[in-house]
Amino acid sequence: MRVLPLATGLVACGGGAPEAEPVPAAAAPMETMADRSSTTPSVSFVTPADGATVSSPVATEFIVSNLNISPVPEEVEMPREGMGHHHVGIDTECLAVGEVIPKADPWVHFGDGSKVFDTMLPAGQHTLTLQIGDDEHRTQDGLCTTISVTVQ
Ligand SMILES: [Cu+2]
Repeated sequence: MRVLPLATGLVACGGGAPEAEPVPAAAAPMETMADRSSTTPSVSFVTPADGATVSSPVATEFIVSNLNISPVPEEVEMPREGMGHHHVGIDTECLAVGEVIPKADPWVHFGDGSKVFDTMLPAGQHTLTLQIGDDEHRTQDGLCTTISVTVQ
């Protein structure tokens, strides 16, 4: 019988699962349902699902990972790092990174930090774009998603 190697604690079971990177508590805000294998910030619609058929008013809900959603302070000297708020663009695409999201149609700002939005839409196919902006309403790299829905 062979002598076991010293590092018997590290059992290598052939083709085991990839190691999960632990996410530091500070980087995982409570409101997120974070993908714990990643620290890359992301944003998505909880509802509606991409391609869904919905009725008007259309109920939407947003969620982020690895990012803090926070109301915009009354006075902004410098946009806060790692903080943002949601914006929905109706029948429009993601803006370029670093652009200031217009406070005008077709964009709606959620500067109060809210994560839900009900909107009246005419029947037919529509594009909904969810875009994060910082305290200066500036778009952030990778923090935009677009879905399409059909309103009955
Ligand atoms: Cu904004």
